Order: sequence, then structure tokens, then C-alpha cells
Amino acid sequence: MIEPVPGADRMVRTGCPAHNCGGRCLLRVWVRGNTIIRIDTDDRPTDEPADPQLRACIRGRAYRFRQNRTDRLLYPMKRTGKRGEAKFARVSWDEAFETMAERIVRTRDTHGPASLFVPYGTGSYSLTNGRSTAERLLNLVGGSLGFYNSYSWACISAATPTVYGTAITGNQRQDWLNARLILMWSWNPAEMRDGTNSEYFIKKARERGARVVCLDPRQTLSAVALADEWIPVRPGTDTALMSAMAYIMITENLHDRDFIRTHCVGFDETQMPAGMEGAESYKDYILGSRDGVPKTPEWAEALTAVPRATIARLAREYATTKPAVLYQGYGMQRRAYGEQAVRAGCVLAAITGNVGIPGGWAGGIALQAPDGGVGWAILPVGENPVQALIPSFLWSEAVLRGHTMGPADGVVGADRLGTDIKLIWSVASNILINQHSNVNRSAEILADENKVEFLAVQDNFLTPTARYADLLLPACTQFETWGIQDGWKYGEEVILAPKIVDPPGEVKSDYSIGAGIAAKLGVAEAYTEGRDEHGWVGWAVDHYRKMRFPQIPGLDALEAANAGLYARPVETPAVAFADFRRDPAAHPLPTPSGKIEIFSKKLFDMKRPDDIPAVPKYIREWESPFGPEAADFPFQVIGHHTLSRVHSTHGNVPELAEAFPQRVFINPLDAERRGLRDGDTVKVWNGRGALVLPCRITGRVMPGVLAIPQGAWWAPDAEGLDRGGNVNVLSSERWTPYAFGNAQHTIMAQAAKAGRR
Ligand SMILES: Nc1nc2c(c(=O)[nH]1)N[C@H]1C(S)=C(S)[C@@H](COP(=O)(O)OP(=O)(O)OC[C@H]3O[C@@H](n4cnc5c(=O)[nH]c(N)nc54)[C@H](O)[C@@H]3O)O[C@H]1N2
Ligand SMILES: Nc1nc2c(c(=O)[nH]1)N[C@H]1C(S)=C(S)[C@@H](COP(=O)(O)OP(=O)(O)OC[C@H]3O[C@@H](n4cnc5c(=O)[nH]c(N)nc54)[C@H](O)[C@@H]3O)O[C@H]1N2
Ligand code: SF4
Ligand SMILES: [Mo]
Repeated sequence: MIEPVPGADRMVRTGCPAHNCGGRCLLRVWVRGNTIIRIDTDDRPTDEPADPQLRACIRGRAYRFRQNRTDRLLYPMKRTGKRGEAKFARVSWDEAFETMAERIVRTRDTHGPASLFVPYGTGSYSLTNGRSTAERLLNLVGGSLGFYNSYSWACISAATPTVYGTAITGNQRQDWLNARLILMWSWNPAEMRDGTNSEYFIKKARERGARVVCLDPRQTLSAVALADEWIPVRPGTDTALMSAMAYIMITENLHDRDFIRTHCVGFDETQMPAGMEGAESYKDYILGSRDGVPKTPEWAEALTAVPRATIARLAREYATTKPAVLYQGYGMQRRAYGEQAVRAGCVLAAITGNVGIPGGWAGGIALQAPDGGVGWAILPVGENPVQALIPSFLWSEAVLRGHTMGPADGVVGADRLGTDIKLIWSVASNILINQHSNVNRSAEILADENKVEFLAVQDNFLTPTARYADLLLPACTQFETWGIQDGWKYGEEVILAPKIVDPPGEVKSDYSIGAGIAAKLGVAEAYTEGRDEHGWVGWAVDHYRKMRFPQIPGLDALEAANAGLYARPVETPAVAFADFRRDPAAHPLPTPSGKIEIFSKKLFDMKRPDDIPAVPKYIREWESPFGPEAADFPFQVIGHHTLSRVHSTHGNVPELAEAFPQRVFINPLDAERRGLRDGDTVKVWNGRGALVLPCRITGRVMPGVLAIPQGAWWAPDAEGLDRGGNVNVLSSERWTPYAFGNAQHTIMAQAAKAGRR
């Protein structure tokens, strides 16, 4: 039932602004005049797993506090002080468009189109807002340097296909109701949303009798609310734990020998890929027959801090409780050698025979079967005339030494870049300063006008990145333009995002900004194809109808219904690899062998056994409690994804910060040794930077581990000490060996009391 909100003159159902929040939910937005006065959520009377409500989290419900802030960027502005000083003067849109056009042409003609770059940025996935609006324009005037891979999934998206040949390894979530055991490994969907309703499906599975175990260094909200057991694991050691589980399975004969024989390669010496007969198999590694180190529970206990008896029990339980889900979150792969934990988890799923069956789970990145799910709610960008791509995480390398970069630095599509990055147009992104590793390094690089010669930032607010802009372009929020969304990773919905209020000041949509610059460059017609934002949403609805949702009504009907969404119920959940399971010869995997590659010849041929082994191995992280660095920097620091923010988005909303203050979480044993009381301010530092924050003393984080939620806005004082508590002042720019990914959870640091509350 709709309860009218007092004072509201209309209610619009819409998608929650599509940031990179891990979900896609339905909001009811109550408006008076041009002001949003209240937000609540999905009121459809459905509570069935086939088509559950898309209920909003705290961020969506609190969105009016972000929307209505008085410090929104209102006008285009140009820099008047030094880079990073954040001194700006207002300019007209005409001057802003002219400056952009002139700089794009000048940089392209001087350094080549590969010197132009639109960085990774996930602030908007709502079709007409977001970075694709900039890419589309640049592609019409010569192109720009592209990137592949993400800050989210670098290792898991690169490593999953080395095992399965595809990223579509996930069953639809309704199938979790068929599972009898669910291991939530490094996965916290009660807090970091991973598909709206993932936690709902876990609850439903539990109601049906599944046991749920959570493996995480933190006793997360998921461990508390969704799990029967929490097993604390020392960060960065998951592959050791998985290896010891395999040791128990192999030595106790609990593995699925038939499935391994018919569907896998590389498990043991009897089934090595052609030409690899003498190489070390997975079983060789686990039993230690080549390296002399059997991967026993005793061995793993010393690394993981998980008692050997627990390891053995978990191994037996996972091997014998069928079917079972081992869900791999992304925290354990945003780390040094994150590729190994991904491959090791997939191998456990394979050797227990959980692949391709209802209630089972293949592991890996788990895009949704049968076709990877939806995910087209971005403006088409066209063809990029520049072929070269860099790994998204290596943009700062390409600023410093792009002209020397080639395949050894992860460049694909070209033998060399041939130029450094000279112009950056950052749209819906806080990567450059806040979200990339090693903030102090990034700030120093960007402050140098001889490196990046021109930096435009397009955002809603004066973010830490925006403070470094030469030109600030004020973008509207997604309530202020037309958009359309689909599931973040899972889901069967198309969600309409109508324009609800007019933007303040002279604020424009990202698309209109692109169109304004396009006009100056003489490509307006090609850019817009005659459509405004609403026109593109109509185009997208037709696209969805052709691609996946044949029954979806037209835009007019969707608009008139004010239903907010079109949902397709999932009556029979798809199971990834079901065909392969039934008949592997007729339905081979897209791997070189056509089978599950426990041993990868492709990786073997890279001839880097120490950091890219052919079978998954535990490798000590480059910063770890077991290395000499631990003498000065004994704590492992994790910057997990927190409920109150989407990365740095919402980081300037005091109402959310009051509910979830930014703090360092520290175990009572560690706090006592440092003389800390709850609420004391703590300084945390390493060789790259330092921050201060109040502490929260809690047994919900392992001893030796500090948790500092990622995404807080960097706020350095005069000494460079970060008062905002941004964990990236501590993280390192070093990338992972195979995926060239960000290892932002691999941090060693020291901590001490800075003050008393
Ligand atoms: N509320 C909220 N939700 C979000 C986001 C957000 O910003 N806020 N961001 C979204 C995006 S873009 C992404 S990519 C995903 C990210 O999703 P994830 O990467 O899965 O999220 P994290 O919080 O980094 O990590 C998940 C859990 O892994 C744990 N962890 C860290 N290191 C290790 C380890 O070495 N071993 C084990 N076993 N566990 C470890 C952390 O304590 C954490 O509880 O979240 C999405 N959902
Ligand atoms: N230490 C550490 N660092 C991390 C991570 C971690 O786990 N640990 N996680 C990484 C991950 S997984 C990700 S995905 C990245 C995310 O990093 P980013 O992609 O930079 O995401 P946000 O920090 O949310 O910044 C998005 C920006 O877009 C702006 N914005 C929002 N809506 C709009 C819009 O409609 N138009 C425009 N123009 N701007 C808009 C917001 O105000 C915000 O400034 O962070 C990465 N950084
Ligand atoms: S999960 Fe994401 S889409 Fe859903 S309400 Fe929260 S912020 Fe909005
Ligand atoms: Mo992400």
C-alpha cells in the first residue's frame, strides 16, 4: 500500500542512482516542487525467490542527503592556483566547451591520440551519465588510450578463464536454494552488495537447511547475520588453506575421482596435457612430491592461523556434503598473487565434483549463466581508432613512462604505446587521487604539469580528484536526467530512471557535456544521432527487447505505468556448465584442452613458475607478516567495502558518516599492547603515508589485522597526515603478476596511539 508522504506532490518509482554499489534497487522518490523530500523502496507485493523485491539499502534510502547538499558543483570552473590547491574561477559553458575542444585537438596533434585518456571510473552506469559519454566523443575525433580489466575483478576475471575458458561460471542465484552447504569465502554480501538480494537468497537457502560458513579475517555483517560459523583466516593465505583442504581430500580419498578423470586435466600424472607429461601436477604440489613440502593442515595452520582440526573438518564437510557452493568474493583477489586464490577455489569446486550441477557452484568470477546476464546500460562508445589498451590499474605508469610501455607492462593491441598520457578527462571517477593506490604518489604525479598537461574532472562534487583539475565540469545526478539500468552482476530486471528534478545552477548531464564539446569539434550530429537523453533511453528499451527481454513494453508504456522496472521471473534457474557436465565430448569448454584446466599449459608456457605457476600455489605476499617488513610494519591492513559508501561516493554525507563513522577496527589484544582505549585516535602509517582515525576495539577483527574501510575522502593536513582516513595512503602501486591487477588489500603498516578521546 502506498502511504503518501506529507507535503509531497508526486511520487516517482525509479532505479537508485546507478553507482558501482554492487546492487540495483527500486526507489520510490517523493518530491515537493523541485525537491526530493523522502525516499523509500520497492512496494511490489512479491516475496518469492523467482522475482523478489529490490529493496534499497541505507545509501539509497538516504540519497536525498547527497542530492540536496549545498556544496554541489554548480558552474564550470577553471583552475587559478597550483594543481591541487583547489583554487578555481567560474567560466561559461561556452568557454569550457571551447577549452576542452582546443585541448583535445592540440594534445592529439602533438602527442597522438594514445596520449588522451579517460580513466577507470564507476560513478555512473545509467546510460546517459558516466565515462562512456566521454569515450564516445573521443572515438569520433581520433580515439584515446583504452584500458581493460577493472579495479574490482582484475585477478578473478583474468584467472577464471585459465581454468574454465569463460567467465560465465555462475548459476542463477535461485539455485542456491538447492545447496546443502555454502562457503562464503572472502564474501560479505550483507555489507558489500554483490547483486541486490544475494543475502536474501542465502537466507532462503539456510531456511531450506543449508549450513553457511564464512571465511574472512573479519567477523563481517554476513558472518553475523547469514552464517552458522565464522572461520577467521589470516589475510593473503587463502590458497594455503585451500591447498590443505585438498591434501585432506586426496589423502582420505574424498575427491570425486570419476569427475576428475572425465572432466579435468592436470590433477595428477595420469592426465597431464599433451607435452606436459613430466611436469608437476596439482597432486604433486599438494603432496609435496617435488618441492618436499606436503601441504598438510599443520603446514597451513602456521600460515593461516586456522587450527589444523578446523581445516580437516572443513575439508571433509565440503567434500562430502553435496551439493555445495564455494562462493569466492573479490576481497581475496584484490591482493598480491590474487590469481592463485581464484584458481585454487575453482580447483576445489572441480575436484569435489560441484561443477555443472544444481546446488553446486564452479567458483571464479561467476557471471550468471546462461549468457552472462545483463549489463548494457552504458551509452554505445563506437570504435576506438587507437588499438592499444593498458591494464586499468597501470594508468600512472603510462603517465610516467607510457612511451616505453609494451606487452611486458600488460599493453595489448599494440607492440608499444609510443607516448605518455598527456590529457586526462576524468568522468564519474575518483580514481586519480582517492581510489588508486598510494595517494601521495598519485598526488605528486598529478601536481606536475609537465606530465599530464591537461586534466578535466567532471563530477557532482569537489572530490579529492576534482581538486587537481585544470577544468571542472559540473555533472548532474542521476535524478536530474534520464537513464536506464540493469542488474549489477545478477538479476533479471531493466530499471527505468526518469528525470525527476531539474539540476541546480548550470549543471548538465554527462551526455549533454559530451554533446556540447562535440559541437565545438564539428561532430555533434555523429555524437547525438539526433537523440537527447530521453531518446537514448527509448533506444535502449528497444535494444533490451531485441537482445534479451522480448516482452518488455515500449518506453511510453513503461513511463505511464510508473512501475519503475520490468522484471522477468526466474522459475528454473540456469546452471553453468550443465551441458559440459552431461557430455564433455559434445560440449567441450573453451579451454585449450576442452576440459577444466587444473594445470594450465598456457601459464606453464609463460615460464614464470615462481609467480605464475601452472597449478595454483600458495605464494607469500610481497608485503606479509612473514617477511622482514613485518619488523617495522607488523599489521595487515584491509580496506573493505563498507555499507555507508559506494567507494568514495556518499563519503561527504554526514548523516551516513554519523551512522557508520570512519574508524580503524582493531582487536582487543593488539589494542591492549598499544595502550589503546575504544575511541582513542590512532595513527596508522608505513613507508608510503600516514593517517589518523578514531579506533574501534572489537573482537570482530583478527589479531594482527586492522580494518579501515576504503573510500574515505583524502584530507591531508599541512604535514601530509591524512585526517580523512583514506586507506590508499597506505596501499601500494605494485600490480599482480598475471592480471596486472590492483593488490590494494595487501598492506603492512604500524599503528600507535595519537590521542585520547
Ligand atoms: N556497500 C558497498 N557495497 C559494494 C561496494 C561499495 O563500495 N560499498 N562496491 C562494489 C564493488 S565496485 C565491488 S568490486 C565489490 C567488492 O567486493 P569485495 O571485493 O568482495 O569486497 P571487500 O570488502 O573488498 O572484500 C570482501 C571481504 O573479503 C575480506 N578479505 C579481505 N582480504 C581477504 C583475504 O585475504 N582472505 C579472505 N578470506 N578474506 C579477505 C574482507 O574482510 C571483506 O569482508 O563490492 C561491491 N559492493
Ligand atoms: N584501497 C582500496 N581501494 C579501492 C578498492 C578497495 O577495495 N580498496 N576498491 C576499488 C574498486 S573495486 C573500485 S570499483 C574503485 C571505485 O573507484 P571510482 O570508480 O573512482 O568510484 P567512486 O570513488 O565512487 O567515485 C565515483 C565518482 O563519480 C561521481 N559521480 C557519481 N555519479 C555521477 C554521475 O552521474 N556523473 C558524474 N560525472 N559523476 C558522478 C561521484 O561523486 C564520485 O566522485 O575503487 C577501487 N579502490
Ligand atoms: S544497493 Fe545500491 S542500488 Fe541498492 S539501494 Fe543500495 S546503493 Fe542503491
Ligand atoms: Mo569494484
